[in-house]
Amino acid sequence: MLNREKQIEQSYVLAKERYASLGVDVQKALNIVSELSVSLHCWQGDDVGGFENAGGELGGGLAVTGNYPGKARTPDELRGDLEKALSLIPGKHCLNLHAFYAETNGKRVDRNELAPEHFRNWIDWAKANGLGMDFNPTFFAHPKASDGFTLSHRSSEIRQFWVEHGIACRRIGAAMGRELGKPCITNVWVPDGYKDTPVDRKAPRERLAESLDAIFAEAIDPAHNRDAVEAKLFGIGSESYVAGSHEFYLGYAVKNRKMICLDAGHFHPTETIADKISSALLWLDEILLHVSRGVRWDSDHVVTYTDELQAIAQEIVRGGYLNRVHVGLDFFDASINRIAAWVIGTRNMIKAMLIASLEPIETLRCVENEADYTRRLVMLEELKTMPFGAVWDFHCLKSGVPVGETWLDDVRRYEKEVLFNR
Ligand code: RNT
Ligand code: ZN
Repeated sequence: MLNREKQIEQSYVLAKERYASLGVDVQKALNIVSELSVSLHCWQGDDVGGFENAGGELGGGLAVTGNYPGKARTPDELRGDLEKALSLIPGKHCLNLHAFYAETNGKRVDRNELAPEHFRNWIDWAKANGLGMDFNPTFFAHPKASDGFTLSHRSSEIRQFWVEHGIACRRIGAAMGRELGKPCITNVWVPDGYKDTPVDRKAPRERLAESLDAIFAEAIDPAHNRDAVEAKLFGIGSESYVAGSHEFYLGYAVKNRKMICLDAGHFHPTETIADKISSALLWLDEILLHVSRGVRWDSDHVVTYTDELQAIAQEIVRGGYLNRVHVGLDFFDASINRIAAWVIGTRNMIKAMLIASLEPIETLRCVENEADYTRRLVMLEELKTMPFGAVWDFHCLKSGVPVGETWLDDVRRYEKEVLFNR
């Protein structure tokens, strides 16, 4: 082991010299990535199940496939699994919780009646683990969402129910932010849309805007809660029309000073959210990302080290947006070990941020401004084989988490001792 550590350090020293020859300060990159806080979505651990035990369908066009054993069945199991995942990921992060993970002591509490007390255990746990929290109202997996409409429903009663849920969730978010000393981002995503071509595209959008206004009417200290709205192009069951489209929400966010949440799976397959960051941030103070991986559709595959992931990280770093872009993850795969899914996706996100921080960006910018596109391409291509792996390994070592694929041994042990006994 000691020998291995020595090797990692030696490789790091060589890599550092190589980067220094390009004018890149590796220590600075390591500092950037040490400060990065990724919002880990709780719902990878239980296939977007939640703990209401209502026995209802997931709905909302969300689909989780796979039957890998060991899914978390209780809040304690989910927290235990998250702790295991977090122990294998470098850095200090956030927990992103959905409202239907409330703990109501066996009492049936409907979504519009949820209050901070139903998240007591989550908040205490986050505090004990040094985590911030983000939050999401849950506008799916509920009888009042079963026809695919919530905040834009044509029934004012159903709309009102969901508006109340949204209001309750912002208060819960504020409680989380207040107690944890870090603003909670409460992100609104609704599934509302039509399977087939509607004749009226306008009315649901008008109703959605009105409902959102009602949800956001209460002023809440941004030191405690900040709001985000998440757009989508289409979903299963809403293939032809989604009320909360990108144009809808970008306009709403700009007008009402909300964050827009860009989910990597929510656009046309050739469109990437990387290109949207610098545009959105011209008009908005902050944005939220749901880093995901769509395979042919919004399939929410585990985040891997793709070109798109690299482009997202590059945009954040190159644009100097580290304080204005909040990075959350959104994927759910039940066909592999769920803890491994978290670890793979989160480590990839952090790794992408590290590698993006290792670019000689000033030089690249100069080359581009001299219109030397040949050199720009040469440099970008050569950067692809720089020894960033050595820097990443060193970062893991110094952060006290396993280097390379050795973290899987840990997950396998946990699987044998805990997951397979469920
Ligand atoms: C759905 C959205 C949304 C959900 C989570 C569970 O398409 O991406 O963010 O995945 O709220
Ligand atoms: Zn999302």
